[in-house]
Amino acid sequence: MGLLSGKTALVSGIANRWSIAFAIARAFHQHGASLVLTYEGERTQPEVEKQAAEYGGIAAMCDVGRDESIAALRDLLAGKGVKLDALVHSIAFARKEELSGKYYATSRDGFALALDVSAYSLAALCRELAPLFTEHASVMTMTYLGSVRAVPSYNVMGVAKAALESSVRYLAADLGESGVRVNAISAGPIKTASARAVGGFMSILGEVAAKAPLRRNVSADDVANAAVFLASDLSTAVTGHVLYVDCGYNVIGLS
Ligand code: 0WD
Repeated sequence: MGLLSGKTALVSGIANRWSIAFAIARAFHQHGASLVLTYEGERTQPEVEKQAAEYGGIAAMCDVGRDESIAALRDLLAGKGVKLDALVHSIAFARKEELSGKYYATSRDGFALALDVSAYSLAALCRELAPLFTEHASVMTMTYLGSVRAVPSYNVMGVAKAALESSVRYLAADLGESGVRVNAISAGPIKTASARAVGGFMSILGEVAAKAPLRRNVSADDVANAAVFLASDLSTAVTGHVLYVDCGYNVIGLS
């Protein structure tokens, strides 16, 4: 019996097999969950459909930047009678030119786009999918230390992650009375397509491996294991929390 036997989880944010969401979906499947995997559009559709078929799950389109796409996902799942025990939001976007140089060079529309896709989308998903949540459902999102520290090049994405972490607290307060919990995982750097868009990303990996208390980088599987915990009944009293899965890097001052 897996920790997630009998549960159904929606996992968003699979772009390819290096995505954190890919590892989360695999771990959820290994722990017995039924899966709904969402893709942003045609570019990511084949990979997600392949993974869903492998797990006997459902693949569905959802561009979180468009309200009608989120509503269509809700209607599709409601039509199939799907109830959700877990929702994984593993989505972020900022224009590449906003992810290097000075933060103050961020354009007004680049700021709005990054905050919309990376932070507002969690609230929109919760609002539209709440009618499908079971009692004690678990919502989780992915964040990064750049929300609370100024990390070179992370720039507007750090500001978006600060908004996302604040949203986690407000959503935990909103949804708590119906038994639903909402948390974030603050992952250490992992070499994915999104991460490589951040200027100087490889040097961030080197810094963490040299200075983190555990003297290594995290893997997507490390993050996926924490996601299993948050989706499982082992975390039923944990909500509004940011769980660091970063080999302890966030506690270091000087090294
Ligand atoms: O070091 C890292 N990789 C870390 C990532 C450290 C800490 C946190 N994170 C976060 C990211 O900020 C993001 O929130 O984890 C989450 C997942 O990121 P990832 O797995 O590192 O990156 P990736 O494999 O690129 O997946 C993110 C996906 C997008 O990928 P692409 O590369 O195609 O932009 O988010 C999806 C898309 O598939 N996405 C959307 N999905 C639906 N609607 C949208 C959208 N509008 N925009 C992007």
